Amino acid sequence: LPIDKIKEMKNEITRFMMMYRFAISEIETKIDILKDEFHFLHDYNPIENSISRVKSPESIMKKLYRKGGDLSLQYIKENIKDIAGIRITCSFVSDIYRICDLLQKQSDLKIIEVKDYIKNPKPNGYKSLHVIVEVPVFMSHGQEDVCVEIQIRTIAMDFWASLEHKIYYKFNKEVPLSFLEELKEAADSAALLDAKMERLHHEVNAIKHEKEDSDDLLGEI
Ligand code: 0O2
Repeated sequence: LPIDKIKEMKNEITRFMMMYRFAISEIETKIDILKDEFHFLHDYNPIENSISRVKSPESIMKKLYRKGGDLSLQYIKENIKDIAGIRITCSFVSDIYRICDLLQKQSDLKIIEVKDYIKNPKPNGYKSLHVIVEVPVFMSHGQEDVCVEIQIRTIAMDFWASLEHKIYYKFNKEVPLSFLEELKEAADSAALLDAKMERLHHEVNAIKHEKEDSDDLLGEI
Protein backbone atom coordinates (compact mmCIF):
# COMPACT_ATOMS: atom_id res chain seq x y z
CA LEU A 1 0.00 0.00 0.00
CA PRO A 2 1.26 3.55 -0.69
CA ILE A 3 2.42 5.42 2.41
CA ASP A 4 -0.30 8.09 2.02
CA LYS A 5 -3.00 5.41 2.04
CA ILE A 6 -1.50 3.83 5.17
CA LYS A 7 -1.41 7.23 6.91
CA GLU A 8 -5.04 7.88 5.93
CA MET A 9 -6.11 4.47 7.32
CA LYS A 10 -4.17 5.10 10.54
CA ASN A 11 -5.93 8.46 10.99
CA GLU A 12 -9.31 6.89 10.33
CA ILE A 13 -8.72 4.19 12.95
CA THR A 14 -7.46 6.77 15.47
CA ARG A 15 -10.55 8.92 14.87
CA PHE A 16 -12.77 5.82 15.20
CA MET A 17 -11.29 4.82 18.57
CA MET A 18 -11.35 8.43 19.84
CA MET A 19 -15.05 8.65 19.04
CA TYR A 20 -15.67 5.88 21.61
CA ARG A 21 -13.52 7.63 24.22
CA PHE A 22 -15.54 10.82 23.69
CA ALA A 23 -18.81 8.88 23.98
CA ILE A 24 -17.60 7.46 27.29
CA SER A 25 -16.76 10.99 28.51
CA GLU A 26 -20.30 12.12 27.66
CA ILE A 27 -21.85 9.28 29.68
CA GLU A 28 -19.36 9.68 32.52
CA THR A 29 -20.40 13.33 32.83
CA LYS A 30 -24.02 12.24 33.11
CA ILE A 31 -23.12 9.72 35.81
CA ASP A 32 -21.02 12.31 37.69
CA ILE A 33 -23.94 14.75 37.62
CA LEU A 34 -26.30 12.10 39.02
CA LYS A 35 -23.72 11.13 41.68
CA ASP A 36 -23.18 14.76 42.76
CA GLU A 37 -26.87 15.53 42.77
CA PHE A 38 -27.61 12.50 44.96
CA HIS A 39 -24.69 13.36 47.21
CA PHE A 40 -25.66 16.99 47.81
CA LEU A 41 -29.47 16.91 47.59
CA HIS A 42 -30.49 13.47 48.84
CA ASP A 43 -29.39 11.62 51.91
CA TYR A 44 -28.26 8.58 49.98
CA ASN A 45 -26.27 7.86 46.79
CA PRO A 46 -27.35 4.83 44.71
CA ILE A 47 -24.10 4.86 42.68
CA GLU A 48 -21.25 3.17 44.53
CA ASN A 49 -18.70 3.22 41.74
CA SER A 50 -18.28 3.47 37.99
CA ILE A 51 -15.49 2.41 35.68
CA SER A 52 -15.11 2.57 31.94
CA ARG A 53 -13.06 1.05 29.17
CA VAL A 54 -12.74 1.12 25.42
CA LYS A 55 -12.48 -2.41 24.01
CA SER A 56 -8.99 -3.13 22.74
CA PRO A 57 -8.58 -3.47 18.95
CA GLU A 58 -7.59 -7.11 19.60
CA SER A 59 -10.88 -7.87 21.43
CA ILE A 60 -12.84 -6.04 18.73
CA MET A 61 -11.21 -8.23 16.07
CA LYS A 62 -11.87 -11.41 18.12
CA LYS A 63 -15.55 -10.51 18.48
CA LEU A 64 -15.79 -9.65 14.80
CA TYR A 65 -14.22 -12.99 13.93
CA ARG A 66 -16.71 -14.79 16.24
CA LYS A 67 -19.72 -12.98 14.79
CA GLY A 68 -18.51 -12.98 11.19
CA GLY A 69 -18.76 -9.93 8.98
CA ASP A 70 -16.54 -7.55 7.12
CA LEU A 71 -13.67 -5.48 8.44
CA SER A 72 -14.99 -2.02 7.54
CA LEU A 73 -15.23 0.53 10.36
CA GLN A 74 -18.86 1.19 9.38
CA TYR A 75 -19.71 -2.50 9.81
CA ILE A 76 -17.89 -2.65 13.16
CA LYS A 77 -19.72 0.49 14.38
CA GLU A 78 -23.10 -0.94 13.42
CA ASN A 79 -22.53 -4.45 14.76
CA ILE A 80 -20.29 -4.28 17.82
CA LYS A 81 -22.21 -2.28 20.38
CA ASP A 82 -19.91 -2.69 23.37
CA ILE A 83 -16.72 -1.03 22.11
CA ALA A 84 -17.36 1.68 24.68
CA GLY A 85 -18.34 0.25 28.04
CA ILE A 86 -19.21 1.70 31.41
CA ARG A 87 -19.88 -0.39 34.48
CA ILE A 88 -21.85 1.10 37.36
CA THR A 89 -22.05 -0.64 40.72
CA CYS A 90 -24.92 0.03 43.09
CA SER A 91 -25.66 -1.08 46.63
CA PHE A 92 -29.12 -2.48 45.97
CA VAL A 93 -31.00 -4.13 43.10
CA SER A 94 -33.70 -1.41 43.21
CA ASP A 95 -30.95 1.20 42.62
CA ILE A 96 -30.03 -0.55 39.36
CA TYR A 97 -33.51 0.03 37.93
CA ARG A 98 -33.58 3.55 39.36
CA ILE A 99 -30.35 4.46 37.53
CA CYS A 100 -31.60 2.78 34.34
CA ASP A 101 -34.82 4.80 34.58
CA LEU A 102 -32.92 8.07 35.12
CA LEU A 103 -30.76 7.39 32.05
CA GLN A 104 -33.79 6.43 29.95
CA LYS A 105 -35.36 9.81 30.74
CA GLN A 106 -32.41 11.75 29.30
CA SER A 107 -33.61 13.08 25.96
CA ASP A 108 -30.19 13.08 24.24
CA LEU A 109 -29.73 9.37 24.89
CA LYS A 110 -31.38 6.86 22.58
CA ILE A 111 -31.99 3.48 24.19
CA ILE A 112 -30.99 0.83 21.66
CA GLU A 113 -31.40 -2.29 23.79
CA VAL A 114 -31.93 -3.37 27.39
CA LYS A 115 -30.72 -6.86 28.33
CA ASP A 116 -32.00 -7.77 31.77
CA TYR A 117 -29.76 -10.54 33.04
CA ILE A 118 -31.16 -9.91 36.56
CA LYS A 119 -34.69 -11.02 35.71
CA ASN A 120 -33.23 -13.56 33.24
CA PRO A 121 -29.78 -14.59 34.54
CA LYS A 122 -27.38 -16.39 32.20
CA PRO A 123 -27.24 -20.20 32.80
CA ASN A 124 -23.88 -19.82 34.59
CA GLY A 125 -25.49 -17.43 37.11
CA TYR A 126 -24.32 -14.12 35.56
CA LYS A 127 -26.53 -11.20 36.59
CA SER A 128 -26.37 -7.60 35.46
CA LEU A 129 -28.51 -5.06 33.63
CA HIS A 130 -27.03 -4.13 30.25
CA VAL A 131 -28.31 -0.95 28.64
CA ILE A 132 -27.03 -0.05 25.21
CA VAL A 133 -27.46 3.64 24.54
CA GLU A 134 -26.58 5.83 21.59
CA VAL A 135 -25.08 9.20 22.46
CA PRO A 136 -24.35 12.06 20.03
CA VAL A 137 -20.69 13.04 19.87
CA PHE A 138 -19.78 16.27 18.09
CA MET A 139 -16.45 16.07 16.28
CA SER A 140 -14.81 18.45 13.80
CA HIS A 141 -16.30 16.58 10.84
CA GLY A 142 -19.80 16.53 12.31
CA GLN A 143 -22.08 14.51 14.59
CA GLU A 144 -21.48 10.83 15.28
CA ASP A 145 -24.08 8.75 17.11
CA VAL A 146 -22.06 6.33 19.18
CA CYS A 147 -23.16 3.22 21.07
CA VAL A 148 -22.10 2.72 24.68
CA GLU A 149 -22.88 -0.39 26.72
CA ILE A 150 -23.75 0.52 30.31
CA GLN A 151 -23.61 -2.46 32.66
CA ILE A 152 -25.37 -1.82 35.96
CA ARG A 153 -25.04 -4.31 38.79
CA THR A 154 -24.82 -4.64 42.57
CA ILE A 155 -21.51 -4.97 44.40
CA ALA A 156 -22.32 -8.67 45.02
CA MET A 157 -23.04 -9.28 41.31
CA ASP A 158 -19.83 -7.46 40.41
CA PHE A 159 -17.79 -9.51 42.89
CA TRP A 160 -19.17 -12.71 41.36
CA ALA A 161 -18.64 -11.55 37.74
CA SER A 162 -15.04 -10.48 38.26
CA LEU A 163 -14.12 -13.81 39.88
CA GLU A 164 -16.00 -15.80 37.26
CA HIS A 165 -14.20 -13.84 34.53
CA LYS A 166 -10.81 -14.69 36.06
CA ILE A 167 -11.69 -18.38 36.42
CA TYR A 168 -13.05 -18.48 32.85
CA TYR A 169 -9.76 -17.21 31.45
CA LYS A 170 -7.61 -19.24 33.88
CA PHE A 171 -9.14 -22.42 32.42
CA ASN A 172 -8.89 -21.04 28.90
CA LYS A 173 -12.72 -20.85 28.63
CA GLU A 174 -13.09 -24.59 29.43
CA VAL A 175 -14.11 -24.45 33.09
CA PRO A 176 -14.48 -27.91 34.76
CA LEU A 177 -18.07 -28.87 35.65
CA SER A 178 -17.40 -28.86 39.42
CA PHE A 179 -16.29 -25.21 39.23
CA LEU A 180 -19.31 -24.31 37.10
CA GLU A 181 -21.62 -25.81 39.71
CA GLU A 182 -19.87 -24.00 42.55
CA LEU A 183 -19.96 -20.75 40.64
CA LYS A 184 -23.70 -21.15 40.08
CA GLU A 185 -24.14 -21.77 43.83
CA ALA A 186 -22.04 -18.68 44.57
CA ALA A 187 -24.27 -16.63 42.22
CA ASP A 188 -27.34 -17.86 44.15
CA SER A 189 -25.66 -16.91 47.46
CA ALA A 190 -24.86 -13.45 46.06
CA ALA A 191 -28.54 -13.05 45.08
CA LEU A 192 -29.64 -14.06 48.60
CA LEU A 193 -27.20 -11.54 50.07
CA ASP A 194 -28.57 -8.82 47.77
CA ALA A 195 -32.14 -9.64 48.83
CA LYS A 196 -31.20 -9.60 52.53
CA MET A 197 -29.30 -6.30 52.29
CA GLU A 198 -32.19 -4.68 50.40
CA ARG A 199 -34.67 -5.84 53.06
CA LEU A 200 -32.44 -4.46 55.84
CA HIS A 201 -32.10 -1.17 53.93
CA HIS A 202 -35.90 -0.81 53.71
CA GLU A 203 -36.34 -1.67 57.39
CA VAL A 204 -33.74 0.92 58.42
CA ASN A 205 -35.45 3.51 56.19
CA ALA A 206 -38.85 2.72 57.70
CA ILE A 207 -37.46 3.17 61.23
CA LYS A 208 -35.79 6.43 60.18
CA HIS A 209 -39.03 7.81 58.70
CA GLU A 210 -41.03 6.72 61.77
CA LYS A 211 -38.54 8.57 63.99
CA GLU A 212 -38.68 11.68 61.78
CA ASP A 213 -42.51 11.63 61.91
CA SER A 214 -42.56 11.29 65.71
CA ASP A 215 -39.93 14.06 66.07
CA ASP A 216 -42.13 16.32 63.87
CA LEU A 217 -45.14 15.49 66.03
CA LEU A 218 -43.20 16.28 69.23
CA GLY A 219 -42.08 19.55 67.62
CA GLU A 220 -45.71 20.52 66.97
CA ILE A 221 -46.66 19.79 70.60
P1 0O2 B 1 -15.16 -7.53 28.32
O1 0O2 B 1 -13.78 -7.93 28.74
O2 0O2 B 1 -16.02 -7.07 29.46
O3 0O2 B 1 -15.17 -6.58 27.16
P2 0O2 B 1 -23.73 -9.31 21.77
O4 0O2 B 1 -22.90 -8.08 22.05
O5 0O2 B 1 -25.19 -9.14 22.08
O6 0O2 B 1 -23.48 -9.85 20.41
P3 0O2 B 1 -22.37 -10.44 23.99
O7 0O2 B 1 -21.07 -9.78 23.72
O8 0O2 B 1 -22.30 -11.82 24.59
O9 0O2 B 1 -23.23 -10.49 22.69
O10 0O2 B 1 -23.23 -9.44 24.87
P4 0O2 B 1 -23.62 -9.48 26.38
O11 0O2 B 1 -24.33 -10.72 26.75
O12 0O2 B 1 -24.34 -8.19 26.59
O13 0O2 B 1 -22.21 -9.49 27.16
C1 0O2 B 1 -21.29 -8.49 26.98
C2 0O2 B 1 -20.45 -8.27 28.21
O14 0O2 B 1 -21.15 -8.62 29.41
C3 0O2 B 1 -19.17 -9.08 28.27
O15 0O2 B 1 -18.18 -8.43 27.53
C4 0O2 B 1 -18.88 -9.09 29.78
O16 0O2 B 1 -18.35 -7.84 30.20
C5 0O2 B 1 -20.27 -9.22 30.35
N1 0O2 B 1 -20.67 -10.62 30.50
C6 0O2 B 1 -21.61 -11.26 29.78
N2 0O2 B 1 -21.74 -12.53 30.19
C7 0O2 B 1 -20.86 -12.71 31.19
C8 0O2 B 1 -20.53 -13.83 32.03
O17 0O2 B 1 -21.07 -14.92 31.92
N3 0O2 B 1 -19.56 -13.61 32.97
C9 0O2 B 1 -18.94 -12.43 33.13
N4 0O2 B 1 -18.00 -12.33 34.08
N5 0O2 B 1 -19.21 -11.36 32.34
C10 0O2 B 1 -20.16 -11.50 31.39
P5 0O2 B 1 -16.96 -9.20 26.89
O18 0O2 B 1 -16.74 -8.60 25.55
O19 0O2 B 1 -17.18 -10.68 26.93
O20 0O2 B 1 -15.76 -8.91 27.82
